[in-house]
Amino acid sequence: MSSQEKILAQLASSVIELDDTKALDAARRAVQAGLDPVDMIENGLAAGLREVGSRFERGDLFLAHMIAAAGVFQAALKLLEPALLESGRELKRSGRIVLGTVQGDIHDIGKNIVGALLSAGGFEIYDLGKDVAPDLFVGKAKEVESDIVGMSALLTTTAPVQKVVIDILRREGLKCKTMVGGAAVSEDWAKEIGADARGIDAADGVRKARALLGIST
Ligand code: B1M
Repeated sequence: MSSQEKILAQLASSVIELDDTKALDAARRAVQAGLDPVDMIENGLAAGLREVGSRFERGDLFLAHMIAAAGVFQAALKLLEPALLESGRELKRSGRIVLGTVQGDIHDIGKNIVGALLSAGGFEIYDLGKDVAPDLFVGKAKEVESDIVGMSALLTTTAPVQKVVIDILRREGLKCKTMVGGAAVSEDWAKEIGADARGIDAADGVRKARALLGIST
């Protein structure tokens, strides 16, 4: 196993084991070694968190575990974030994006990563946070004349709110593009609700946002 693979495995297992000392140690080593922060987040920390989610779903873990695992993730993310932002520092601002997790949904880890990467990718981000009501998305989109409205949803019960926002945007004649993402969002769902794009992960979100605005990579 290469040292990079070892750090990835350590990041993932630290989240599963709820071991923040191990997570911080692995994140520090990743930064010192100059490893790709996106890889560390997506294939290390997020892989661990997804495993925690699967165990929760099977009834092998309690909600308290999921909360603690999210805490470990976020602590390690803080160490990786400067490198993440640094990776796109030289880019010019390329568009405005209003971003948030939809109403009824408090999952914001993925949305925050997408926001950080979009920002690193040169976009101006207006992050409305989590549990965001449709009118807030629409109001902010009008106020800042956003190019894209991005919505994250992790629950099957909250994904329909994405459609509510898209419907209002279209009814009110706003020309901005829409992008959806999150564990509850499939390609079929994105098509069904008329979203202009679906981000599979944060890096894909940046690619899709660029494509929507015709920015060559
Ligand atoms: Co929740 N939770 N949770 N949870 N939680 C899930 C989503 C779940 C799949 C777990 C499971 O049962 N397997 C399940 C949903 C089932 C469903 O609806 N199908 C679930 C449930 C049931 C719940 C509660 C209802 C539990 C309860 O109370 N009984 C509750 C809901 C509360 C609410 O929102 N109203 C709840 C609560 C929580 C915590 C608070 C404990 C915590 C969230 C903490 C936080 O976010 N601050 C939590 C967590 C951590 C999870 C899991 C384990 C991990 C989510 C996560 O952060 N993943 C999750 C299991 C899973 O997803 N498999 C689960 C890592 C993150 C990097 O990935 O968010 O997918 P993700 O984001 C990715 C991509 O999706 C994409 O890029 C990101 C980076 O790669 N992406 C975008 C995301 N948004 C995008 C937007 C874009 C583009 C790309 O453009 C705009």
